[in-house]
Amino acid sequence: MKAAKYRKPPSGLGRPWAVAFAFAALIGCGAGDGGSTDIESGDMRLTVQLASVVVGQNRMMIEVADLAGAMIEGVGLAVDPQMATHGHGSTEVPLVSERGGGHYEAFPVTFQMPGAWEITVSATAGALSAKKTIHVTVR
Ligand SMILES: [Cu+2]
Repeated sequence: MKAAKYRKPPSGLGRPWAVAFAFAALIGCGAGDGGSTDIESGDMRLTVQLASVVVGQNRMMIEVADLAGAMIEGVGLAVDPQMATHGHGSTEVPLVSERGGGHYEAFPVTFQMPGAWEITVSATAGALSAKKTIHVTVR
């Protein structure tokens, strides 16, 4: 496989997505979860971690670094939770706060129902942009 590239999920549950979901489910069994690897692209490295993965409001920590590993401040971030299999998003738009040193926090990341969710984090900083989607199973 070549370098991972961000793609918009198809409306149907195609085979690549079935594999992705199976993989997410497999590694999603770990303690706490919320940090599954997934699809990433762009000129920055995004590290994302959910403090919880429950129905309702959750907090997400985001770290942004350049490709050499230097943390980046002042990044514009958008967090978009979607339930691809149901074709809907979240009932709330997460607000992103900057915590300094390249650390950010998004709240509330709201999952209004259990099941398979994907959260896309989009980042822009000057001419740089990046996108990362993680998959979680909300119970
Ligand atoms: Cu749903």
